[in-house]
Amino acid sequence: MQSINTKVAIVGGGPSGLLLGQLLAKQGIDNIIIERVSSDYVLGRIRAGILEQGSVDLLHEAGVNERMDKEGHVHEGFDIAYYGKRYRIDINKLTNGKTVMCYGQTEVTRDLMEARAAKGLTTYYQSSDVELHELKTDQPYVTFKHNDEVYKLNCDYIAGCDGFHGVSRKSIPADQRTEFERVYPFGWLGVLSDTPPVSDELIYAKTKRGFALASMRSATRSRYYLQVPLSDKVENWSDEAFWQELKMRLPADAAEKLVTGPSIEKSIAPLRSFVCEPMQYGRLFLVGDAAHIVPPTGAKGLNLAASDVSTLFRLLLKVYNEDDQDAVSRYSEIALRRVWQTERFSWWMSNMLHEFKDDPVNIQDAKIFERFMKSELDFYLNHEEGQKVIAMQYVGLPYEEVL
Ligand code: RFL
Ligand code: PHB
Repeated sequence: MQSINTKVAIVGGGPSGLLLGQLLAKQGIDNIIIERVSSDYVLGRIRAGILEQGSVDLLHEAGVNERMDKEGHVHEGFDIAYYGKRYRIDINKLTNGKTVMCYGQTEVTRDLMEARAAKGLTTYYQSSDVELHELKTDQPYVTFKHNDEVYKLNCDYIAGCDGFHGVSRKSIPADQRTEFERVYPFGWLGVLSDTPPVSDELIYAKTKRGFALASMRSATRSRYYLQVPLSDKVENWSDEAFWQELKMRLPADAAEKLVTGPSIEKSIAPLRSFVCEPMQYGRLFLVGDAAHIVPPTGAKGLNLAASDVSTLFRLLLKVYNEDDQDAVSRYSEIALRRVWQTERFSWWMSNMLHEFKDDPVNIQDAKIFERFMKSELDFYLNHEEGQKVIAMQYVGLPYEEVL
């Protein structure tokens, strides 16, 4: 067994792990990342597309903003269409000048990987048998296998950034954590294509046929989603069937402009609301999808991961730069406040914009639920105060100061 040392062991090299590693390294705090798959595999996952200002600011602080500033697109609003009506949420006006940035998770991840490589920081890709040990002591460690060699990584702290299916959350004894979960009775079928987007801004569309979202990655690359039953399989959706269904769900003038082409990625993602409390156990801290999942309707998954990173990073700075050893004990409490607010927003947006008629849980009250959600949309979209409530959450609630 090879023994190695670092200050912060980071399990998982997705956006959470990479961003935390970059911020710590910039402050001279040594860290090592252990990742289950290859860097190409991580980059092959097509996920989030919208960054809140807080996430953009944090990427600046990490020094990985150059390409984002050049190639990202600032969005000042988005559309919500339902049953033929269409509203523009002018987020810039409604939030006194705030905006969001359209820049894909793949690009954020690529920028972070390149910055890490340029700094010569260590990442063990394609590691297996990752296990966390002695979490309740001040000498925790991680063991893993890499290139047929077994490693023991000694550290001060462990950041569990290994997503929903990782080992970190499961390393907290079951009787020491509470998990809250809602699995939605549908998924999102996503298609990426090298075609110009139907609109300069995002369109969230509720129709009797189900929800649709028109998003983008650039002026020549579109990202579209359709609500589909959980039983649907990607193989059953030809490109042609996808475009045909999308056309029926988009507002008429947008549908007219739809340019179709071959898909370059097509996948179905289940929708889930999930929170694990607390987000820490001894010297282990859960960050991002390892601790919580939101349905993508509010574009919050990646942004919530970024706010966790910010909180943990600032508390670790107190430990290492101000010798405030107790600081990290506040992590879970601080992070969970923003997590629950964001969970609530994502759940609310998902309820309003999807069709629930196939929900076996809801089947009895599906008709009245449908009316409630339509009234909810009528109320919020037809009052400026209501639009403000949507806009202020879409751009992202402020980060709590870490005192
Ligand atoms: P990630 O991105 O899942 O990264 C976790 C990393 O940990 C690795 N890992 C392990 N490493 C070592 N040992 C183990 N035992 C490990 N087990 C796992 C994994 O290989 C992976 O590289 O979590 P992170 O960094 O917290 O980032 C969170 C975001 O990725 C996530 O919140 C968003 O992408 C959520 N999400 C979406 N968010 C949006 O805002 N808009 C979207 O359109 C959107 N689409 C999605 C999504 C999440 C999806 N998932 C999780 C299935 C679509 C999908 C399919
Ligand atoms: C995306 O572009 O992938 C995207 C954008 C907004 C969302 C969800 C996904 O709410």
